[in-house]
Amino acid sequence: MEMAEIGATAAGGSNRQALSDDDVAGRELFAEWARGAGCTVMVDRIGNVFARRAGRDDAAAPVRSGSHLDTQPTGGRFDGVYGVLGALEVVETLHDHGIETDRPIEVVVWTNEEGSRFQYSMLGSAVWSGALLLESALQIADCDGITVAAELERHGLAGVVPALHTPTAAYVELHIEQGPILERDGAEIGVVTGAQGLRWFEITFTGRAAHAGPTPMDARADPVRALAATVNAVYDATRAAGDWARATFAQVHSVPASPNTVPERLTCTLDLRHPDAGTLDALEVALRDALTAATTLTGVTHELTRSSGTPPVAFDPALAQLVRDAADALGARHVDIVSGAGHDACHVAGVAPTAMIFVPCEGGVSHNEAESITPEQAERGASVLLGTLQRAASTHRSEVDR
Ligand code: HGY
Ligand code: MN
Ligand code: MN
Repeated sequence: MEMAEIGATAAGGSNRQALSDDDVAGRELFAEWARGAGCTVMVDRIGNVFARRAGRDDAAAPVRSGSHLDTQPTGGRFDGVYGVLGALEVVETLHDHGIETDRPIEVVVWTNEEGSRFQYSMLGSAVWSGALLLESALQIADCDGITVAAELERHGLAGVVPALHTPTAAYVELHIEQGPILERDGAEIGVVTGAQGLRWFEITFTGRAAHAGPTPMDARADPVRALAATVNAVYDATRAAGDWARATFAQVHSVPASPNTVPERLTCTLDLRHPDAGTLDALEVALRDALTAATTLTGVTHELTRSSGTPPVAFDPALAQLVRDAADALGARHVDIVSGAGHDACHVAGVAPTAMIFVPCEGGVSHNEAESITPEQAERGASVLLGTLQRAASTHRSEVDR
């Protein structure tokens, strides 16, 4: 709740967009708490924060756990934050009780997970895992033309440590489900076995500006009509692809945005998702076909660019079993689940054994200021994380050092 006071919105949510003053204030509060729990804090070249608690065998590959502190513009108080503060709570609990672990434990705050300001989601973990070049990430600009590099410099956050993965015994991310499944099934803990793939596109329709009055409807090259045709065709293809398929059009901008001028140009974003790569490919083909048909129908040309995304990912089965063991030790009712949302864990899974732990959130609502969990759910998830990290931080259990 103290973290939620930073960037609080009037409707009770959070607006701490990546590398904004509020995001940086949240990072500073986190670092202060982490130091208070005996951690040393390091920042890498893309601004990822690592709060490290030493282990008995401090040269051993660490166990890492974390998430993100940046939020959607009208985000909730738990998306990302819960995973960072849950991991911090684990470190504080070990510290308070003088419990040592074989391996070091590092709490991670990834830069720009949401991708709403700088439109490349899970940016910090993408660079760290090698999925995106640092130079490419640094030059991404927001809608005002301010780059990631400029913001890191402005905040003194451009750390000197290379933003590249180092041996990691295990990475476990605690997160709210952000969907309705756990609550519907009466489960207390989600053992996340993987995440669906996602692809982000930017579409530009170019028509012809014209007077809204004298110009007959069939004499127009109207980009809004091209968008409408495309949206309906993509929604139909998504419905036909089954109930796991997702298509989200957002950020629709027209130029000029004048009520009595047919727009000349229109841009919009599209977020496509599915757990199966082949189906994602088929949805992308349906998108391209829809755009071609819209151009034929309206005379409006189109340009499609892919901006970011992650393939469907399977998490580490042995680590998922540690999550089940930790949940069973607490008598928590758990089910296996595939994540509908993307997470930094999706990138980390490419370079380290990775698993996630979900707790239900009220009504499955997220990316919404009304996002909510109960203190009992928050505590239960953090306790399962504690049990999982203690198991993963015992060197006799994993062979990553061999
Ligand atoms: O887009 C996502 O799934 C994540 O919430 N950034
Ligand atoms: Mn998140
Ligand atoms: Mn999110």
